[in-house]
Amino acid sequence: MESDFTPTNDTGLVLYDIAPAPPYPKHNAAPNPWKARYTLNFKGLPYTTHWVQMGEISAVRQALGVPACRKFFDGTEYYTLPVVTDGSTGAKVGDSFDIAVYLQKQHPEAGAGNLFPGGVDLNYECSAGMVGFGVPLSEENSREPTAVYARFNTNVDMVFSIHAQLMAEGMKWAPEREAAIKAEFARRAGKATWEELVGLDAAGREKLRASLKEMVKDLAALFQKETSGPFLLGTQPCYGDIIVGGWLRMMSRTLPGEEWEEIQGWYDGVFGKLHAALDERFGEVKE
Ligand SMILES: N[C@@H](CCC(=O)N[C@@H](CS)C(=O)NCC(=O)O)C(=O)O
Repeated sequence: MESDFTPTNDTGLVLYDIAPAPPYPKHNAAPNPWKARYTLNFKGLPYTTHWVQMGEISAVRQALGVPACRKFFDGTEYYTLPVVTDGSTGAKVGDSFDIAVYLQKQHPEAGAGNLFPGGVDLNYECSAGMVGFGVPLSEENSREPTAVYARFNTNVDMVFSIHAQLMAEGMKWAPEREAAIKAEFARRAGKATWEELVGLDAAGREKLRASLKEMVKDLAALFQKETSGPFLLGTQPCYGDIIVGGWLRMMSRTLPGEEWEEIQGWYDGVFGKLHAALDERFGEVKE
């Protein structure tokens, strides 16, 4: 496939995100690139966004020299975004969690401060043994002193990935690329067609929503501890909020309006309040 990628010569920070259907950035939904965007905005750092078409992520990542951080079930490399490059240091970081660790190290006091403060309860386990939507997650990383956040990231990713079928139909792609993208998602999951992969009737959606609601009950409880809210630590945001926020952003962009409304209202509205606060403070999409 023809690639519109040209390696950037920017000297500053560049966020590589997945190109959704135009007009950008109305439909950009991918949760891990959103975690990176929230992180950059949390730190108040200037950066530009480089939109990469699905189908060209492998080429772009390889051109940047950033190895894959996920694998498909068959063991082949799964090239993903985000990547953040930092022209001032030459660093190229290809995992949303690593991006947060990197930016915290480079800019410890910037913006809203420490991304990884201590004293936050991140004790949340996703007990389900399966992973949804076709491919395993990246291996959990266990870098100290952020291991507790890394573990939280893995558990949160797992619970929302299992329910990604709810979000899949709402992902919006450029019309000329849509068929190929859907066929690729189906192929990865071993399904004959996209419809077979995502097809859910109203009852199926309700059931899956009920499952998600049950599985995020303990997650919501962490946000209810500090009644000043909307963040885990009350008024002070941290990377734990961003981890959940990436998935809330995905749901806000992809779910039918009434389902998103419902989810925002679950458990005293903790998810709605968190999303609104992250959106207001760190939601800017910088081009
Ligand atoms: N562990 C990685 C996972 C990144 C990831 O899974 N990215 C997805 C979007 S959220 C992706 O690039 N998907 C491209 C594809 O499915 O082809 C991270 O946190 O950055």
